[in-house]
Amino acid sequence: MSSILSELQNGVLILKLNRPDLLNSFDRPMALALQNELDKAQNESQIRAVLLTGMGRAFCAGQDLQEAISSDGPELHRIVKEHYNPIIEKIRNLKKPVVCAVNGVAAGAGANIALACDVVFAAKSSSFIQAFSKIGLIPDSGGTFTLPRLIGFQKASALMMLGDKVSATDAEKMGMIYKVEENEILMETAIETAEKLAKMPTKGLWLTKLALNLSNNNDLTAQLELEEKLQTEAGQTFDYKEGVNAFLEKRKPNFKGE
Ligand code: T3D
Repeated sequence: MSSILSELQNGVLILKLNRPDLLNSFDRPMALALQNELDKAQNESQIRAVLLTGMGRAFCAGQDLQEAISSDGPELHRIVKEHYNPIIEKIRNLKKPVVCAVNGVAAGAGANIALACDVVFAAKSSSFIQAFSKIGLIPDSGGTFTLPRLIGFQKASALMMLGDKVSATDAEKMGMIYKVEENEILMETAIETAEKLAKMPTKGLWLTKLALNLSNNNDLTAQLELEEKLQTEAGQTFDYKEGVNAFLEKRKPNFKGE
């Protein structure tokens, strides 16, 4: 059985982390398999959105610590460079929206992979743990970049040092995630949202994601110039014309992501 389950449904590539006995912790094959799936999502035009979730009771417990200490496993610098860095880059540079359904605990790299996604739902019973400090490591998978931008420097600093378990409800309150959902409706809501995004003008959504990505390093003037450039590009898409025409003709638009 593959460590990533993959299924295309109504334009959405549904990816499920599948090592439930080890709380979906990442070993090298699972990290590389997830990278392959993200490449597939980038390259195949019928895939218009991605949904990431976990099998079993956890979303992901981060790095498989057995693999990390095993003498024949990859060294720590390779784990970061070849496993987690590419996963985060591929999520942030994927030209399609990525929805995450956090179905249980998200710890270490598992938490930061979830937080790199574009729209994050979490089950009420789930939680987020910056577990790295408890084993003498620093937060990776973009955590030191993403978390302070989501919740502010002080809260990020404290959570990273203390390794507190943050409930999904608190995560929503502090702006770490988009929404908390009752456990029973998490998947339904996440699939509905991913399918809705897949039918939207996904080229425009990508340009929005790009503008957000680049806003991290720009001042206001540079960001205004970027918006001008990306808006011009959005205005040249099929979907822009279709959206305006559909509005004027009082009909439902049929977007193609082009
Ligand atoms: O080299 C490097 O490490 C660099 C990479 C760094 C990236 C990282 O992600 S570092 C952070 C690694 N993750 C952790 O430190 C989290 C470790 N796990 C936990 O703290 C707890 O398991 C949880 C808080 C996530 C959940 O607790 P609980 O009580 O619900 O479950 P449990 O009983 O601890 O775990 C269930 C099983 O999963 C258990 O196995 P067993 O006893 O049933 O055979 C446990 O050992 C296994 N498991 C959980 N997390 C991991 C794991 N096995 C390997 N690696 C794990 N990360």
